[in-house]
Amino acid sequence: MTPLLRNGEQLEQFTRVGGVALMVNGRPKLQPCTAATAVQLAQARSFPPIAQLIICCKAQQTAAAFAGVVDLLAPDATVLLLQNGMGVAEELLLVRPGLKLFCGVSTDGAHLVAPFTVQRAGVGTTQIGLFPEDPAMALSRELCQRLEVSGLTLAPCADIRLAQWQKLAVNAVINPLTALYDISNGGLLTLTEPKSLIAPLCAEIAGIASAEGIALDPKSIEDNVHRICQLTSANVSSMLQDVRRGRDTELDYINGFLLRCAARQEVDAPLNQQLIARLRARQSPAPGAGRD
Ligand code: KPL
Repeated sequence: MTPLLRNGEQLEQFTRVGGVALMVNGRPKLQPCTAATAVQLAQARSFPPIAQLIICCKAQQTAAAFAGVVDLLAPDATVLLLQNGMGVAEELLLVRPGLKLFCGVSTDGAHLVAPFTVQRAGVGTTQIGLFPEDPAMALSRELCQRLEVSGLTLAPCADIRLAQWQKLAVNAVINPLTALYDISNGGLLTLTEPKSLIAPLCAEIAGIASAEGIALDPKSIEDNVHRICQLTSANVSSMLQDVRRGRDTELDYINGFLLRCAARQEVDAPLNQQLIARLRARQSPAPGAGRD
């Protein structure tokens, strides 16, 4: 396995750590390995074409990351996307039609405690399926077997698009609301204003999904939102973490994806529209900011 990093600065950091460390009983357990950047790989003529690629950066960074490695892929390469959000798979298939592309949907929880040092926060299941579907699940089952070494609980999935929609629906409620109100996941169930938005937002999301031919029950989305907020009540959602660090968020591939579906299907999506507008206004620097 060769981790492919974004740039030389990340590579230096990785080399200092010496690999990827997993926290076990409060101590980092190092899995030593050597990383590279895509540029280095392209220059190393002896490197064999990439047969298996896992892309686990944020949705908004994926197209650029893929562009950096697409020419290094073997003709029948397998690519697996592990990330929040939707719409990336379609983007990659436009770049490379016919790509053997898999997507993963995970309920596992983890966060970085230091550069390349991971703390597993919750043990869940990672569903993996060929995009957009794999009715016989032969290829998805085979990939799960190859990935057994990861130590994750893996499950092949016949309809990964449906699994992605189910996860997206929950993320499209929890992530923007926690980011907007600057609250932990549990705070969403106690603060009156964001709490009052949960049910109507779930109904709007189910309506957009239905227009796209995906059956999602608004009450089940709402129940899932409540369940996940309770289970992860002290967690800071990934979108709020990005906002607090001043980083670009996954908004375009969560609520933005829903808005693009709504526009295509000519369905109204006022709540998603408002959430996006309010978050963008919050993120964009005030006029004059940063100028002398
Ligand atoms: O996936 C998540 C995220 O933060 O991106 C949830 C489920 C909201 C947990 O925090």
